Amino acid sequence: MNEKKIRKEIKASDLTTCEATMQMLEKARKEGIKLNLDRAAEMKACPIGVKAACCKNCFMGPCRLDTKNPYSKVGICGATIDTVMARNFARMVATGSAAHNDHGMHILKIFKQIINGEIKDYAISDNLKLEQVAASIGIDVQGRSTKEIATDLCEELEKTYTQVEGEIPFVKRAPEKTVETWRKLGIVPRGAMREVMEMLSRTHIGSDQHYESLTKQSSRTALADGWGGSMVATELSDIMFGTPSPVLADVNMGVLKEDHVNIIVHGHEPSMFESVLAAVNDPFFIDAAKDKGAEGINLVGMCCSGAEMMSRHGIAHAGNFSSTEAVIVTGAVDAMVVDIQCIKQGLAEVARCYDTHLITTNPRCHIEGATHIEFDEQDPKKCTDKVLAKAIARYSTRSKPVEIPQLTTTGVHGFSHEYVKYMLGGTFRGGYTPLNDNIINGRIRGVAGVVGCTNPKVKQDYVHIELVKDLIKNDILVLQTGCSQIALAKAGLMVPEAACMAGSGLAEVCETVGIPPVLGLGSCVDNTRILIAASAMVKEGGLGNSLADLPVAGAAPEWMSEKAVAIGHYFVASGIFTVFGVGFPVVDKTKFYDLLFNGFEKQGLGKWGVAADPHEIAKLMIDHIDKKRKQLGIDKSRERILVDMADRRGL
Ligand code: XCC
Ligand code: SF4
Repeated sequence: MNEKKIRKEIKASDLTTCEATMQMLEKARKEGIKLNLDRAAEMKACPIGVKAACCKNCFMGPCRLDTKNPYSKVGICGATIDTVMARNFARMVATGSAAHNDHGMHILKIFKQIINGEIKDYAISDNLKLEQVAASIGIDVQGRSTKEIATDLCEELEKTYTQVEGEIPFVKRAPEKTVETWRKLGIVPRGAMREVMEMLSRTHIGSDQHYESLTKQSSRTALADGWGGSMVATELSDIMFGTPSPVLADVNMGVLKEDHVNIIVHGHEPSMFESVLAAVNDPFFIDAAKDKGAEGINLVGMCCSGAEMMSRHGIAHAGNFSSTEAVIVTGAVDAMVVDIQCIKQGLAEVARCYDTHLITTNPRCHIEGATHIEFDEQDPKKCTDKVLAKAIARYSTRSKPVEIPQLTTTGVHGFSHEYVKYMLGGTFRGGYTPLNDNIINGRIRGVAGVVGCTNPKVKQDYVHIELVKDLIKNDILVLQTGCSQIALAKAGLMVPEAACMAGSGLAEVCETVGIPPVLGLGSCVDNTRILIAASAMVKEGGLGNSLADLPVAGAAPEWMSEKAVAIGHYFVASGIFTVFGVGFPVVDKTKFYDLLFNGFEKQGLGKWGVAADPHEIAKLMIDHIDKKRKQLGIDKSRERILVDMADRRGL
């Protein structure tokens, strides 16, 4: 009974600030189709689970502890609230780290198969980056062939995953003092497989039952993501498919074209997307589409691989995580091709209702009701030919009316670390000196990473957008990835003209260099670009000796995935204050809570923060940045500026 009532009561505009998604949500409601945003509104989260206070690690339970009175009760085995929460946290970190490492391992395999000739459709396309990455971990590059360097790099990076003892290779890229802290704490990752396995082993009933010890392993497992699997994924993807540099791209559902065959690729790994891109440019398929009366084939991305392809090639992007079902409601999507991660099972039902082909392509991700056409990098056409044929056929038999929200925003994307370095210093003196100088002289107050998912528990895009506006207004340069980047792109902040919304110091720097105050770096694995950029800032000098010294903070204001927890925790373990919006699966006034939100910082790492309101998140980040400025002796007394009504109208 409640269903109808809820749908009537909750206005679409309360669930999302994305007008295109709003329009499609209303259309879906009229047509009797339920989307994720409505399902979320109807789901009442378990009040114990939301605080991570229940345990189902053995079948004596599940045991539900008391969130109001956390020390009043223990599990049947005697596990305390701290053990239960630390184990739940650990398993989220392990899963998130596993997802990124699995992705990175696949990228490494492609790299290896290019070197040994088993893959012919891709090649090493950025030799300069190959040499830079190899040299950064001590591989000799002088006078050696591409193949020799690549072979050594491949062998070395394999350790990221399979090494049993020792330190993963990319640890060498972190500032010395940061690594020293890790060594002292015993949290330098050995190899991702080992760390994830040990993490899961420790959380088995009757194993590690000290929240501090469990969380230490969580740190090691998270670092094996950030400085391991994710970083390998980003660096090798750049070497194979190109290092991003600024490119104009259109974002939002208006990128769909009614008179074209529309294909959306949604997921996380770039390889399948690259091959679909090659296929849509194949004259054979363009002619085939025209034969069926279409003007051409229109390829767009969604979520993270979309963000990655947008950064590398300027491919249009249709929207972030909360919009993937809504976009199908346009009726204009002839095929949605997916690989792994963040692919809602709900897509299958929506696709069925609108006669869209939902095509899974990855052996690690099948969905009941979808068509599975497996993608193999050694023979990409075997998959892409079928995908294209299906999409073109669907165009010619479109039976439902098409309604595309006419909303598109153009922005600049593709700010890799390499480009930022070049842009700041110019060809001859590429480097971070100008950034550090401007931070030291106070024009730029600090740098923030605003990243991560959208979560229908909060109004889509709203927290991202309000937070970023607050930050730039306070002279904080914002770096973005993932679904957060798409939120701000839709809001129009990824253009140099957005400098008018920034504080005067940041605006001056942006105008001089010709950049937006909000820089899009790509997908979630590309958060490692932030680690590398931050390390470059430390190495440049003047801002302390470790990552923890920097006037830098991070946020995932609308997070939802376990990957987000792994990312958040590798930033914390790397020394960065990281704030999550929405809420945090932890009971306050517990020892585990204190460890996350205070304890780590005392150990020389970063720390966690949590706040739901965007202005509150901004305040936490700005206060932290000011604290770091003070510790560095570069503070000037300055007030936090609030975005007032006049400013809002001005925007
Ligand atoms: Fe997924 Fe990566 Fe989160 Fe977006 S930001 S909802 S993890 S697609 Ni990565
Ligand atoms: Fe309960 Fe302990 Fe079993 Fe968890 S491990 S379900 S707390 S008995």
